[in-house]
Amino acid sequence: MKSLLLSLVILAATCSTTAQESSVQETQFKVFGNCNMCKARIEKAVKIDGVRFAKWNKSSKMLKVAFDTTAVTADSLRQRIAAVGHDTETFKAPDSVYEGLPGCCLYRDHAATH
Ligand SMILES: [Cu+2]
Repeated sequence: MKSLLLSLVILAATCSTTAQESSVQETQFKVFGNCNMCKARIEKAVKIDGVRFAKWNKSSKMLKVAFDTTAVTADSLRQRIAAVGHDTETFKAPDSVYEGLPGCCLYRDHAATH
């Protein structure tokens, strides 16, 4: 009886681990930015519960993320990034936040206006 209970516990633990693994999604999307300060800001914005991995590539502007789809959506991550001043292809950062970024981080039409 005790061993039956134990195997049920093990079975339950195995099942929940499997479910957790299959809910992790890996994706990448474009985030506009320039420098290592941008990188730190972008990665910090998405380091929340449910996000397993986040790395932004300065030259390709691609953010690679792995997250638990039961807790997080790709859109919610894009919204968080926009909220700290970085445009994505779906969400634009508010001008007031963008204008408060350090000069080296201003990625919108920077070359054209300066
Ligand atoms: Cu920057």
